[in-house]
Amino acid sequence: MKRSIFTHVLGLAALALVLLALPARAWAHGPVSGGASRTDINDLFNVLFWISVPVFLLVEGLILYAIIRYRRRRHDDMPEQIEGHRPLEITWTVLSLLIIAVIFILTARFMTTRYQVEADNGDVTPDLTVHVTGYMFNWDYEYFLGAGEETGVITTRKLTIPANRNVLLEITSTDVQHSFWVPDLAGKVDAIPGYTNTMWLNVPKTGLYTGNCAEYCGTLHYDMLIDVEVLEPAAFDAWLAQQMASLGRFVPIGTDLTSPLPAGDEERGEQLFGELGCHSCHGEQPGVGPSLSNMARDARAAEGYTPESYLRESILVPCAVQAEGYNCQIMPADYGEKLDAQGLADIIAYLLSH
Ligand code: HEC
Ligand SMILES: [Cu+2]
Repeated sequence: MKRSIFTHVLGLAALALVLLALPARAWAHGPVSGGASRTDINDLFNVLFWISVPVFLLVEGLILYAIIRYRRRRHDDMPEQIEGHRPLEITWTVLSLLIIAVIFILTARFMTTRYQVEADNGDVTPDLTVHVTGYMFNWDYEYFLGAGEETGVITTRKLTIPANRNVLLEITSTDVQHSFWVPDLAGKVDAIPGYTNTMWLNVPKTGLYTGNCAEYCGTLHYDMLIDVEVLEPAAFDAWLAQQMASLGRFVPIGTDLTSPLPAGDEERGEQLFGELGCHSCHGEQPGVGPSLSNMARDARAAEGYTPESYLRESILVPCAVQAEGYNCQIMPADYGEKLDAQGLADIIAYLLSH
C-alpha cells in the first residue's frame, strides 16, 4: 500500500521535472534572424541543450529517488554502509570529461570558423563595412562601401544596413570596454580600446532590431542603446546616397562661436537632441548634467552672454563655460563636428523653448 503511494510520488516528480525542462526549450534560443553566424550559434545551442536535458533529468531524478527510497523510517536500524565505488567513479569522471571535450571542440571550431577567420582570409567579401565605435555612452557608425571605400557618412546611435547583403562590422571603443549586442541578430562582441573585433551580418528580414551595450561601463550604461534599421537594398542605397549628398552641404560648425546662425526649428532640434544622445545626460530632472529646463535660464547676462550665445558656447566648447556642481569633462567635446550651423540653431531653439 505505502510503497505504491511512493511510486506515484516518484512518477509525479519525474513528470514535473520534464515539464520544467520543456519551456526552457521554447524560451531559450539563439539569434532568430540575421547574423551570418546565426545558424551556427543555434546549432551549438541545440547541442548544448540536448546534452544538458538527460544530465538534468538524471541528476534530479537520482536526488528524488534517494530522498524517497532512503528516507528515515520509524524503526530503522543503521542502514548498510557503502564506501566508494571505483568503477562508478571512473565512469562519471570519464563521461563528464567526454561531454566537456565535445562542447569545447564544437565551440572552438565555431569560434575560429565564424567570427574571425572569414574576415581575415577573405572567404566572404563585405558589401558594406561599418566601423562601430563605442564610447561613454553612445555608438558611432562610420560607413564604407565594400571592404573599405570611404563614404564619409557617420551616424550616431542608429545603424542603418541593407537586408540580404554581407555587412561587416568592425567594432572597437575609444575609452573603456563595451559590448555590442543585438540579441536577435548575433551574439555579443566586445568593443575593446585599441583592438578591433568583427561581426558579420546578413539579415534576411527588414525591420528595426534593438539591443544595448552588454558590458557595464559607467553611470549611463543602461542608456547605451543600439538601434539597427534593416532596409530593402534599394531603399538602403537611396538612404546612403542621400546621406552622402547632404554631406557635401554639411559644413561642421566646429568651435565657431560668432558667425550668425540661421533661424532654428524647435521640432528638428528635439529630434537632434535625441539622436545625438544629449537626453541621456540632460533630462527633465538634473542628472549627470544640468536639467533641460535649467539650461536656458542659467544664461549669464552679467558675464555678457545672451541665452543664445551661452547655449552655443556650452554645446561647442563644454569646458569654456561651466555649470556649477557639474564636471564639464563628462560632456563630449566634439559636437561641433556633428552639427552644422542649422543643426546648432535647431538645438538652441529647442532648448530655449523649455
Ligand atoms: C555624457 C553626458 C552629456 C552629454 C551626452 C551631453 N552633455 Fe551637455 N553637459 C553635460 C555636463 C556634465 C554639463 C555641465 C558641465 C558644463 O557646464 O560644461 C553639461 C552642460 C551643458 C550645457 C550648459 C548647461 C548649463 O546650465 O550651464 C548645455 C547647453 C548642454 N550641456 C547641451 C548639451 C547638448 C545640446 C548635448 C547634445 C548635443 C549635450 N549637452 C550632451 C553632460 C552631457
Ligand atoms: Cu557601454
